Amino acid sequence: MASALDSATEKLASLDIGGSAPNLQKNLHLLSTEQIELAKILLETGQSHLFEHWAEPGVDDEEKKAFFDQVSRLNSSYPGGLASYIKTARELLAESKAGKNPFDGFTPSVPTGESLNFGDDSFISFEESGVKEARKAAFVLVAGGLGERLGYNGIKVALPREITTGTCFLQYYIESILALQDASSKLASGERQTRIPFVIMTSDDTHSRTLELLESNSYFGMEPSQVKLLKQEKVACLDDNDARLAVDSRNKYRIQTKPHGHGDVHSLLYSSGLLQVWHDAGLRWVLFFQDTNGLLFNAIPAALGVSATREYHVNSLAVPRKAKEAIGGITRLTHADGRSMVINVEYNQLDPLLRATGYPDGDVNNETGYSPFPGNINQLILELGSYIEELTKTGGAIKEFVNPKYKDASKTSFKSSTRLECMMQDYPKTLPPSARVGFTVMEPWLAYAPVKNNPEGAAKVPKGNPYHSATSGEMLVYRANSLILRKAGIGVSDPEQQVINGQEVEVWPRITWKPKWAITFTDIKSKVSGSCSISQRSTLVIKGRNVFINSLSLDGALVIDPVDDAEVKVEGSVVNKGWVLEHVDYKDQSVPEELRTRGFGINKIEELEKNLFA
Ligand code: UGB
Repeated sequence: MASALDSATEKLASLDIGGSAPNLQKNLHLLSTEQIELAKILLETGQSHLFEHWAEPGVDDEEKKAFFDQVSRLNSSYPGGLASYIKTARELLAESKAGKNPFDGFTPSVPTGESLNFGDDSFISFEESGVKEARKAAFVLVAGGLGERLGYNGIKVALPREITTGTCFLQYYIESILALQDASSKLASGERQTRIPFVIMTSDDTHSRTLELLESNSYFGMEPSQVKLLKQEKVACLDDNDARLAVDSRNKYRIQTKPHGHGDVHSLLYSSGLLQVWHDAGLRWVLFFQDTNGLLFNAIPAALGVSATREYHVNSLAVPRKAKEAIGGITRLTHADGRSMVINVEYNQLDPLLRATGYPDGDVNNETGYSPFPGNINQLILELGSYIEELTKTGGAIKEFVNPKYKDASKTSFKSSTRLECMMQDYPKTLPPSARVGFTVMEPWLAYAPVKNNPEGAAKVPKGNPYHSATSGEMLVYRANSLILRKAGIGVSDPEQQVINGQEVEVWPRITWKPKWAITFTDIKSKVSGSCSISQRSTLVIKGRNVFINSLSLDGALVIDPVDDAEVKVEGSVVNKGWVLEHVDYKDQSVPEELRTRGFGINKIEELEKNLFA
């Protein structure tokens, strides 16, 4: 032990630390062999400034050890360690300073993909094959982000998807996975009940609150052993173009850190060993999704069906995108040297790239009213075998980028520290040309209703573009459910136009159902019959699995919540005072935050409860 320490100390001596880090030299005897190795990495990568403020031995010694605990975490959580992080940072910062365009040499063009129309024969048949495949899938939710644009104090997955039932996003996701699990297991009769694995990527900002949400709600009905939380670590901040690590202004024995981005999910999955476990268990697909899309599972079965039918290694879900909408554009990039790939170009890069490559107007809508580049909604379906093969080569490292805000045109100093970032949708960037990379376009009303902007942010969205707010997120759930039931033959009244939290929205009847009632359009059609109507002011909540709606006329509120999934037939006329939507003031601090952010609450005046039908 002593000799290992001696040799580590010798190595440090050979770095001339007496000259470059005298304060470290004085404290060397406090450090373990491992800590001295880490110190060596820091000195070799030009980080001696980190020790400039170190006190004499005997002062702050615990803090010095804590400093190395942090360095050890930063080193082990990054593929290739800190030395690799700093090397990449120097390269990317030099490219950024030189104004190098990351798409240099590439020409963008509009790619072709699978385009689906809800409810038609091909949609139904993709849904059917998707449900079959679901028992061979694992789901991964990236939920490490704070949602700074939304400014919500809690974690985003705890926000209600809609307040009619108060179901939060995490509950909706879990119940949807469970519904798919049941439907898929039934199709594979004879085999034992499938348990679809569910991974949630958290961060220090979200981990404990996510765990608490799960535990205090009995995992929303999922077996706790099905759920695995993987926590991403933050990365070190950079102070200048030499990639000198930033000292935390609140504690001189800490390095400042910031989130690395959702791209971390790949290295975490790889290092967790889960991918191999899934592969050995016969799984074929990994589905990635984000924290607040209340329409996501309308699209999942059909999209998975597309992956299976087209044998895609990568399938990104997309929706028609309004020009300048804050979602990435799926683009074919062709290089002068012949390389070509279909990849997400992030929303802040698409317009400049188009302008630089022969589209003088940049990112604009065409005659369809949408940008020709489909919008990436960051729902990715990866084929597990090829995914493991690729990660075995890369270790899960994803191409990173850096986005420093320079003080002036000399680009020598930053307004504030920066860091490397990575995005999960950049995974295909390292794939060989033989990889089958495709995408599936769904109608936006069906598949995409994220909650990202607070009311002020939503007000700044260009007119006609989606608000991506809590208000629009909830209204789009009712709209989609109304349109789906219309397609299934129910006479759902037209919406009312309202301005809520400064946003012009359509208010449809508040229709919502548990995923176990129906997870595909075929399920819905099998549970609806006769001549039915639902008025605009109505609320319909379906909680049971075996609820059949037959010749129902609804003008008020109806909640169908059968005991033990008993079979219930709902028919006849229901009229009552109903549940009324009441606007609340966004700025009124006496109103709970969940309601203020969406700008309304629900006054439950009168409803008919299910047991009258049971
Ligand atoms: N997230 C993490 O888990 N860890 C992190 O470090 C950061 C985020 P945002 P943004 O919805 O359509 C993405 O902040 O900027 C999670 C795509 O890049 O909501 O809106 C976080 O919790 C863009 O191409 O992402 O952009 C959340 O679940 C477009 O597809 C998710 O990552 C856009 O989403 C996304 O984080 C979209």
